[in-house]
Amino acid sequence: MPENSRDSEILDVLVLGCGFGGLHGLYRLREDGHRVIALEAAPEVGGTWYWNRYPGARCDVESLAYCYTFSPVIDAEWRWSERYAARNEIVSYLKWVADRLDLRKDIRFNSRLTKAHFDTNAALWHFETEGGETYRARHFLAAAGPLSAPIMPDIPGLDNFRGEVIHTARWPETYPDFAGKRVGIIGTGSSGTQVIPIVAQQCEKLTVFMRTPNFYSPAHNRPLTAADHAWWEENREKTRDRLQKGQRWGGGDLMLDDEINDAMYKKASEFSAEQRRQIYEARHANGGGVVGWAFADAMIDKEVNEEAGNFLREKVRAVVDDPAAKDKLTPRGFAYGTKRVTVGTAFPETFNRPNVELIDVKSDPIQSFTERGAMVGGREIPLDFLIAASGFDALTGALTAIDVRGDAGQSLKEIWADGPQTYLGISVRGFPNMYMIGGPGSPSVFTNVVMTNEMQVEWISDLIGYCEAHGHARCEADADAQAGWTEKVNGLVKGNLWESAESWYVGANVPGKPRVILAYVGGYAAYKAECDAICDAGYPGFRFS
Ligand code: NA7
Repeated sequence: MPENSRDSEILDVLVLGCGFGGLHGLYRLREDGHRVIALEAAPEVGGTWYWNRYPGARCDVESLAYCYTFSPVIDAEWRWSERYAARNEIVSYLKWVADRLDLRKDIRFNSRLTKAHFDTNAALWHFETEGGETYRARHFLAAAGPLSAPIMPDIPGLDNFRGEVIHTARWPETYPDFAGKRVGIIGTGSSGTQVIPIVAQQCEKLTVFMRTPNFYSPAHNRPLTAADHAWWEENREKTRDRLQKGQRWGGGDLMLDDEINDAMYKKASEFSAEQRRQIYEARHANGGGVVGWAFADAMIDKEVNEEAGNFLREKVRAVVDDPAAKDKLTPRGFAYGTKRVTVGTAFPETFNRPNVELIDVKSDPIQSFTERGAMVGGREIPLDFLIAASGFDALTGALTAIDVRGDAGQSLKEIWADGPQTYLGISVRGFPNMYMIGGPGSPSVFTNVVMTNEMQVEWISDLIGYCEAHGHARCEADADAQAGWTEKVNGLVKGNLWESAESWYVGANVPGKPRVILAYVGGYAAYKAECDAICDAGYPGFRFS
């Protein structure tokens, strides 16, 4: 790495990324008295929300829960306008947080990190950005985002296509004019489910290329009323406590009746068929992606899982008119929950529109792209735009896209070639003083990401404080602890329905990516308890020197 660091000052911590995790990390570490700089590839804060500008982009966790809890000032001054916040509102929130907490002065925007190399002799991280800026820091907090490295579909001839190709996570700042145009969309995951109904209303003809129909439930989004805010004021602490202590997913069912909520801690067999139906109906009417997580054994007992799946299949079939489209949109061949459940507004109903065609690319694959459009079954489908809602290289992709090298120059990408190995999803052996927020092996995307990020930021800041207080120049995962944690993360999906997952949860969406569960499925509460116990015991599993 360059020895001509332009920033001659040695930072205490360099934070990578200014999404939810990075902004909080910058704030907390600075409050702790450290000299911190945050690097952000975008010209603005927001992380993955900055880039996902596509129409309809909206969080599928309720806004009241998908926000910071660490600051009473933020709690007191911010008011969400809708039950599920749109992308623009989330970015406005993070911009406001950056201003309110005076974070911008320590953020370097338009700074895409390309290299992070650990200098073993000096126990220092050296960083280099795409623009050639260099930095040095003792600690490296990587908040690169679990869903921030977009992937394009690998379809022959796509480069020849003369129309405009747009990935949902790289949506242009100037909104494309779809009026009178023929648009194709690849992908019916969370992003596709949100973008399809909107673009269908704006274009002349929409062709949706769907590979796998997902389980879907309506969001039932609505404006938050004065009464909602009053309820939140009164119930905020209690609700947060409930989300943290018990609930696995954290935030899709804030206002559900306690009775319905509590059923998720019991086995389905403790309820009659009629009661179960009522519970599913209540969850469906409430909206959001947690309809099928109604009982404790939803991911353990195949029959329970199947019942939840059938309920959602029935709901989708009920709103689609065309029998062929009904069949195509019916999820099959995988267990409920092993692929991310999609949440939207009028997604299946969109296929009742006369200007929307649904192509199941499993039975009718896109053979290739021509200059004019997509070839399917020998037919050319002319397109002016192709929207790729094709997802992300999840959990590992953002970090492995950077040349991260630890002790003795070993490459993170290479050592993770057979799957990520971490301790607590936070630390990696051989990469001293590097800590991940929302990293592989942590609960991350299997929880309310903001809630888990916050917990990790606090925990890592304490660990860095501990190193400083004890004069430790190096802190890294011990080999046995890392092996044990990795085994635990992998073990949690053995013998239950998680084991059958074939989705980005296990890297199945990226050709060549090893099939391992990428996040910890044990839930926030168990994870936090484990991290807290490790902190209380003086950080066993870490090696300090
Ligand atoms: P997802 O959930 O990974 O969805 C990607 C979609 O694109 C999914 O329907 C894929 O089908 C489809 N896809 C990907 N490549 C192809 C090709 N080559 N041909 C046809 N279809 C393809 O990404 P999202 O952006 O929707 O959501 C990611 C997460 O962000 C989401 O879960 C939220 O947590 C936020 P597949 O299902 O793989 O058959």
